[in-house]
Amino acid sequence: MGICSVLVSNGLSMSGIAIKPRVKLRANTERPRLHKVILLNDDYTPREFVVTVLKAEFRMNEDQAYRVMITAHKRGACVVAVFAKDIAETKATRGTEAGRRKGYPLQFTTEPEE
Ligand code: TYC
Repeated sequence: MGICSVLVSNGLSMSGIAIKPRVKLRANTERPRLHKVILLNDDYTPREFVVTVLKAEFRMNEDQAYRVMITAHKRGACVVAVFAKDIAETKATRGTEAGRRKGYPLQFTTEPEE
C-alpha cells in the first residue's frame, strides 16, 4: 500500500509522514449567545403573586419586580433578565412552575439575544 491519508492523533499519516490538514479550522472565538427570560402577561395571575415570583427567582427587590410586572401587564410582555442559555431556561421553567403550583397560567419564555 502507498501513503495512507488517514489522520491519526499525532497529525501524521499511518506511514509516519506528516500530512497537511484538508480543512481550515474556524477559530473558536465566538461566545455563546445570551438568552432573554421574558415574562408574559395573562388575565388571571394576581399582580402580587407575579411580584413574589420575580423576587424569589430573579433576586429582584420590590420596586424592580413591580416595574417588570406592570410593564408585562401593560405591554403584554417584559424582558426580565439575560443569562447563559441553560440558566435562562431553568429560571423560566421555575417561574412558570411556581404559577402552575398555584393554578395560575403565568408563563416565562426564553429567546436568544441577537
Ligand atoms: N394581568 C394580571 C392581572 O391583571 C397581572 C399580571 C401581570 C399577570 C404580569 C402576568 O406577567 C404578568 N391580574
